[in-house]
This record gives sequence, C-alpha cells and structure tokens, in this order.
Amino acid sequence: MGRLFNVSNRVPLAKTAAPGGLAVGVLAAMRARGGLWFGWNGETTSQEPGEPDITCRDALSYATIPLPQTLYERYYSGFSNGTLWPLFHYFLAGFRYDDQEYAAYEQANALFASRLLPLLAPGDIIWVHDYHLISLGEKLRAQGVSQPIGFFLHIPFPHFEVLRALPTFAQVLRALLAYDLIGFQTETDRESFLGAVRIVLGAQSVGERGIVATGGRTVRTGVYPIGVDVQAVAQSAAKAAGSAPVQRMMQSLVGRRLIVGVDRLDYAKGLLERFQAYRQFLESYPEQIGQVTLLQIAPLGRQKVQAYAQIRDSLEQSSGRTNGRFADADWTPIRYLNRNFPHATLMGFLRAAQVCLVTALRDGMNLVAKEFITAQDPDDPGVLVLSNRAGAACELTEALLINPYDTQGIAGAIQRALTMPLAERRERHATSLATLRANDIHRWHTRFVDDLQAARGRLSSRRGTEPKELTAFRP
Ligand code: GDG
Repeated sequence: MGRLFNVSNRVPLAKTAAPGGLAVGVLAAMRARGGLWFGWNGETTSQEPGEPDITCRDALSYATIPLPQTLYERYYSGFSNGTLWPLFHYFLAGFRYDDQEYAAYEQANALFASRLLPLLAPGDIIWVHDYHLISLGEKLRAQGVSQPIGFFLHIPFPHFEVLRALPTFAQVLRALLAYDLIGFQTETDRESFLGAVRIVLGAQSVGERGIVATGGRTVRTGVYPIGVDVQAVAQSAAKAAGSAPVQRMMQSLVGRRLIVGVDRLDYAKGLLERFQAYRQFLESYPEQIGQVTLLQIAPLGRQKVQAYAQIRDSLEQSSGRTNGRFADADWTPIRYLNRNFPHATLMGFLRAAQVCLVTALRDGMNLVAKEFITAQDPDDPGVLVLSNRAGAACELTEALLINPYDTQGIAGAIQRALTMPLAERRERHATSLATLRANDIHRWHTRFVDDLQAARGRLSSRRGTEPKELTAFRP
C-alpha cells in the first residue's frame, strides 16, 4: 500500500490545539499505519505560508503550515464554526452566512491543497477529515491529483431541509462529490447526504450500496462509526486509577458518589440542559443531596465565536445557581472546570465515576461515551446516561438512553443509574463493551482505508470532475 496522508485542520502538534475526538482517532490510524499528517500548525501570520514544516514526533511524521490571520478568522471562526458547525448540528437559530467567509473557506482549502501537492507521490492515498476541509478534494483534483482521496465527516450530516438553509449548499455537495469515498458516522447521516444528492442530481444518481454516479464517475459512500482503542483505554484507566491526581480527587469526595461529564465546551454538547437536569435531580430526589458530586470537565475552545462566549456565561450562571442553592459548608454539588487534563487522567476520572452524563443535543458519535464504558471496572461498572441524539446511541443501546431536552427524564435516569443493582450494571456493561470491542478504532481506520484503496481500481474511468447536473436543481 502507498503512503497514507491524513489531512485535518489542526494537528495535535499545535500548541493551541484543543483536545478533540478527531485527533484521538487520527492518531490511532497513524500509529497503526504510519504515513504523514498534514494540517495547520496553530499559528497565524501576516504573509502567505511557504513550504510546510516537516516534523517527526514519537515516530510519526507531520507537515504543517501557518495560516494568514484574516483568512484564518473567516475560514475557521467564520464559515467552519459560525456556519457549518451549527448547520450540521441542526442549530439554525445560531447559524449565519457571509459571502466573504465562504470565499475565505474556499481560499483556505485551496491553500491547503497547494501546500500538500508537492508532498504527494504516485501510489499515495489521501484521507481528509471533517467539515473544515470539505472542498479540499475538489481543489486537489483541480491541481491534477489523481490518487484516491477519501473524506470522513466526524460530525452529523443534516437533512436536506436543514442543509438548504445554506445559500451555497449546492457547491458544498459538489465539493463532496469530488472524493472517491465519503464516510459518515451513522446510517442516518449517510441517508441525509444521499437524500440531498437524490433531490439535487435526481433519484437515478444514487445506485445500490449508496454509490453515487456523477460526472462520468462514481463516488462511494459508507458508514464507519468511530470507535476507541479498547485495550489502550482500559489499561490507561486502570493504571490512572492509582495515580496521584485521581487519588486526590477521590479523597476529596469523602465517600460521596461521583457523576462525571467530559466535553469540549460547546453548545451542541447539551451542558446547560445537563446542569438543569442535575438540579432537577437534586430537587426530585432530596435524599441524594450531599451524597453525590457532579464533576464536569469542559475545556475551552473556539472562544472567538460569539455563541461559545455566550454558552460559557450561561454555564457559569447555571452551575453557580445550583451551588448557591444546594451547597453546604463541606459539599459543592457541581465542580465545573474549564481546563484540560492529560488523557490518562481523564480515563482515571471516568473509571472512578458511578455515572457518566452524555447529554449532547446532537453529536456525530461522542467518544467520551465509549471511553466511559471502556474505562470501567467490569466487576463493578458505572452506568452511562446517553443522549439519543448522539451517534453513539446507535451502538450503545444498553446505556440509559435519554432525550437531552427532557429535564425530568434525565433526572430520573440519574437516579436509576445510582440505584441500579450490580447484576444489571454488569450485564449492561458487558454487552456494551462487547459492542465496542467488535467495532474499535482499528476497525474504523482499517475499513475506511481498505475501502478507499479499493476505490483506486475505478479511477481509470474518471472523466472530468464537474457534476454538471447540479445546475439542474432550482430551490
Ligand atoms: C468530534 C465530533 C466525534 C476531552 N477533554 C479532554 C480530552 N478530551 C478527549 C475525550 C475524547 C475527545 O477528546 C472528545 O471526543 P468527542 O467524540 O466526545 O467529541 P468532539 O471533540 O466533539 O469530536 C464527535 C469525534 O469528533 C470523533 O469522530 O465522536 O461527535 O463532534 O477522546 O477524552 N483529552 C485531553 N484533555 C482534555 O481535557 N487530553
């Protein structure tokens, strides 16, 4: 097999890189297969970037470029996180569109393509990650790249009725159709994409197994639910349980039971709804007052996007209100932390918890849900309370599934989790863990790369990349 190039907006070398699920997944693929990871180095400049810097760290290779400041603002904070992120998570109220930001997005994608191009050799395969780089494949094709190029969307893909709120939705669809393989987290996401393609290109364009025929070529689509490295997470969690930070945290609980949440601070993660539900839980089950602690870890990121500053304020107020109302001289109901922890320490916190709350309003997958199950002691496992709007709910059907808008429903699920008999906890955990083992992170990257590799066979039939039929659609 040729070299594998992973491309994502950020690479974890970046000093400012916020922790996230994408990095966890791509690193696993890199460790297993080698290759090179190309992306932004986390710095902005006043000039056009030159050739990428090549770095080797922990036997992995990275090629990175800085981005011009104005371009970065419009491409990253603007179109990527002010337009695509809310749109793809169905938040039309928090969505905005600006022509200049879209132009910057296209420009940034073209810049990534032009700096990646000189690194490519015949036989390489290119795997592009996530919504920041939807147009990258199209830009690479425009520069004559003929190697297989695949795209994996880590976040949901919206139904056409939501997608069409984007004035440039047809261009976005066209850009996706420049790839050889498009991967989604769930069948629902793939169906939303294929539904949009059917409406725009006509029903005949989508064939068996979700293969799209366009512009004289074919585009494969597939469902590749991202998983976790079960063995590594389990080992790391068991080891971290005895570590100083986890032990200190446990001692500070003085025997109280621990409810945990770990999420990037993001309105899509349903943190406000979670805090409201926890408050409702304390009101509905007063016998639990003083008996439990909610540890919510929420590292900051994307603070330049207004919606993120707003949610941060709201969360501070909400946790403050609950603590003000229920706290005692020796007990704080919510410990709310806006800081990063080493991944191993987080796994230790997850193992120490009796309950994990994942209340995302919409989420592509949610790796924390999977990490929590994996981190548990199988003899005395905790219980996962999981949003039915996270991709992980398709697989983790033995979790206590909740609707994140149902405050009382979540409060009841917390109580049920805390009072669940050991035999039931063990049974649910064993079933969930077996599911995670059967579809772990290695299966995710192996399936995707094998399918992308297989797409190579069809490249000789490529005839132009312009899917002209797109112009036929008139909203
Ligand atoms: C996107 C999609 C999809 C969290 N805090 C810290 C930290 N983390 C780690 C967690 C977990 C990862 O980051 C978060 O992954 P999620 O999947 O929960 O969420 P997103 O960041 O939104 O990821 C998501 C994912 O991509 C993968 O495809 O599942 O739906 O939105 O691994 O443990 N890691 C460290 N310090 C922290 O403070 N080191």
